[in-house]
Formats: sequence, structure tokens, C-alpha cells
Amino acid sequence: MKKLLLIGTVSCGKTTLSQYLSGQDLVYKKTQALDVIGTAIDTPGEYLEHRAYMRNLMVLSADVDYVLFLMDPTQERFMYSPGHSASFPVPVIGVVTKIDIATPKQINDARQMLEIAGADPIFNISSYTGEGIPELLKYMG
Ligand SMILES: Nc1nc2c(ncn2[C@@H]2O[C@H](COP(=O)(O)OP(=O)(O)O)[C@@H](O)[C@H]2O)c(=O)[nH]1
Ligand SMILES: [Mg+2]
Repeated sequence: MKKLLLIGTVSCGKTTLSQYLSGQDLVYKKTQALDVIGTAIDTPGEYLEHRAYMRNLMVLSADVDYVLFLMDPTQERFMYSPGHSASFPVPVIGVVTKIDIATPKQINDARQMLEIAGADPIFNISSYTGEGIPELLKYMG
């Protein structure tokens, strides 16, 4: 399993995805601090939402194989800046979460936003149904 840094707004699905990837039970748990679940570093959403924390994300990413930009297509908020992925020293993969409850249009819009942020490639997943996760894991190797 690769080392990952999961980034995304509050409640976009970071903790649930890292629990899924590490085979843990899915239990709601608000991430208050950095949390290492299996080989994924789960970050509090506040890291992305407050610019002052961005530096911490950059430092953390030095030690991982991939950064994952997560995006919840049912949320209106878009926190990534255009070309954001270029500030990380490792490949940035886009992950559209919660596709079990999102409309096709919401999913497409989210994909476009992640593209603008520079994430490549981009996977659509659900941590509830597991859809899309085998493809993501296969890509990461
Ligand atoms: N329907 C659905 N809900 C999800 C999915 N992933 C997470 N959630 C729910 O979204 C909420 C926030 O998830 P969480 O992983 O804590 O988000 P985080 O703040 O990014 O760590 C929780 O109630 C999760 O159960 C998913 O794939 N589908
Ligand atoms: Mg969390």
C-alpha cells in the first residue's frame, strides 16, 4: 500500500476513505489533528480552508507517494486554486467522492474543478459502495 496524503474540505470524505482503504470499520470521527490511518495521512479539512495551514500540507507531502485531492460533488464549496497540484513534489490524483449520492452533473462539475486544480488522473469513488476504489488502487500500484 502506497503512502498517501488526503486533502479536502471538511466532510468531503477523507476519513471515511482512509478507513475504507485500511479495512477499518467506517465510523464517524471528526479529524481534529493529523491522523495516520494505515498508510494514509488524513488531514483536518481546516488545513485546506485556512491558507495559513497550506505550508503544513506541503511539508507533509514530502514523505508520501501520492497526494489525493478529494472533492465532494454535493458541496458547493471549491477550495483548490487553479494549478494547485504544482505546489506538491509528488503526483496529485483527483478523487470525486460520494458518487452514490451525487447527480451525474455534480460529478462532472467536480471532475472539471479537479482538472483545473491540476489533478491527474481523476477517479470517481464511493466509500459506501466501494465503487471506483479498485481502479484507484490499481492505478497507484
Ligand atoms: N453517501 C456517502 N457518504 C459518505 C461517503 N464518504 C463519506 N461519507 C459521509 O460524509 C460525512 C463526512 O465524512 P468524513 O470522512 O468524516 O469527511 P472528512 O471531514 O473529509 O474526514 C460522514 O457522514 C460520512 O459517513 C460516501 O462515499 N458516500
Ligand atoms: Mg476527517
